[in-house]
Amino acid sequence: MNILLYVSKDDNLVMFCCNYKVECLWITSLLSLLVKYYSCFAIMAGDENGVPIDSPFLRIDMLGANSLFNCVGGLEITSNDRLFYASATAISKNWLLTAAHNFDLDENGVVDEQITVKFNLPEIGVFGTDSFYLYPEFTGFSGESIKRDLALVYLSEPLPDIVLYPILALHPVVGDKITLVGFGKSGFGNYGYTVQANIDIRRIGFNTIDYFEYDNKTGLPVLCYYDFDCPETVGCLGGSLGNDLESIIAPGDSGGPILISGSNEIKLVGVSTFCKGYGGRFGDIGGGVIIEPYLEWIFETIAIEIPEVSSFFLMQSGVLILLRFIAGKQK
Ligand SMILES: [Ca+2]
Repeated sequence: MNILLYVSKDDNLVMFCCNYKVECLWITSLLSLLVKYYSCFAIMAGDENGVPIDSPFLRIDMLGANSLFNCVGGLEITSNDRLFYASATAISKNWLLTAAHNFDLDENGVVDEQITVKFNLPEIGVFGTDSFYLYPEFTGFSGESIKRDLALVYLSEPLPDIVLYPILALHPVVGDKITLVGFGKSGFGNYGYTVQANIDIRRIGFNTIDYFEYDNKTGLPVLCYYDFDCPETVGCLGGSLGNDLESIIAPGDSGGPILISGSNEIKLVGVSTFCKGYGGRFGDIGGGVIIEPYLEWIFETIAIEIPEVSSFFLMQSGVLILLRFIAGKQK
């Protein structure tokens, strides 16, 4: 067992990276901490014995390079000789959108000094990263700052033409069916994580937006929340979408997209950044940052010429930047 547990200064937020087995969750006083927020993520399956049948394997996106979600890739992050996994969405040939905490493992609101990040698109390729831009008001995974947990990453080489990019503008509402995509841990909703994160394995799940937290500045929804409902609630108001559909993120899904998907296009409405509960079980709450209030920052940043402006932008933002955490991990 090897558990890395990070607790923020105000003790309100807990994030963890791990390579432990699910039973470990029950042997220490960590349980009391796990009911609080933690940054994480993986796409969970439903009840192991539920109907329709479901499993972490059945949640895998088997279409690889031909997937409608081929813009969603896994992040392999090395910081201080430790390896972490997270997720990200390519929004153009040169840019990724993800969670800021993925790059701020020491939680000081700034990108870690010794960090390397690779972006893996299954069956398409592995791409290096050049520079990181944390949302300027992100100061760490805590308090109001979790509403600013966004980062843009500039790739060291353009992505190939086969990649399909999401539409960025949309105003989500309560009741919207959302698609969750990530490379994190997985498992069963009736007992939690059983499968490690893997940046070669993309999983897909669904849920319904239950409520929002709003941005004081713009009045727009800035955080969305959804609950992981058990299959017995299918057909009930606010209940499960179905045992083989309903899901929640898990460690390693941090930075992955919250989408509204159609038959031939996907609309990006948010970025998965947090969940709270008991380790991927029914009843847990997941959520993320809604991008609508940040579209201006996104478009301004990706319009920056690289590398000339990158250093200027970093200085102007006070520096910041960066990252925060991740999820699956190991090594
Ligand atoms: Ca739900």
